[in-house]
Amino acid sequence: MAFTLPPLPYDFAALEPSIDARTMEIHHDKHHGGYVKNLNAALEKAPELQSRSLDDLLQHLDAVPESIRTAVRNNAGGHWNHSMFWEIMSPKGGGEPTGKLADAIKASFGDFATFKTQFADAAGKRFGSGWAWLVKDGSKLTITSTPNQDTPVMEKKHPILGVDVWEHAYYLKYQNLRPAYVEAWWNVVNWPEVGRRFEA
Ligand code: MN3
Repeated sequence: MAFTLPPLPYDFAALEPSIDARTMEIHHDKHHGGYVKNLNAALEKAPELQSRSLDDLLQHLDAVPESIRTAVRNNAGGHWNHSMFWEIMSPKGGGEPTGKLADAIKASFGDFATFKTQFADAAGKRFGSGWAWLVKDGSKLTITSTPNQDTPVMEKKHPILGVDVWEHAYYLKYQNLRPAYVEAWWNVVNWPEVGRRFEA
């Protein structure tokens, strides 16, 4: 069963003005679409892996033949990361988390403002292309970042929020100003969905 590109859960323009429509269109259709296409192409060379879930592939890269391991790592990672990314954003996003997630953020970072500062710092300091993550670690939360399309899922961890800091995620509107993109991105974070992932 081949992997498929999930439809964007809102219009390309829905996250304007924080994220522009053209960026969303290219990002979803071309970049994420490309990861799915390239993942399926790689797995054609290892039919025995085609029935595996995305999480399973990423958690057991050692089981992937060496000739396609890098392709699977990059493209399965890209597929996983972007599938979550679209869902943890919303045109009705922004504000602050509530409930158990809010409590966990307070317990782990002191307060929401400190969490935001530390998360934005991780996003800003990620050299080159990659992601910053909020990871659920038992009842605790930690901030981390990964290069390229690597994902905490590879280490059997549970990311519940991630920001894509590849230039393709922001360059059309923000050019080199990654911090301005991350600042605007907070306005579209879908906290109820992040909370659902925290409690899952
Ligand atoms: Mn991307």
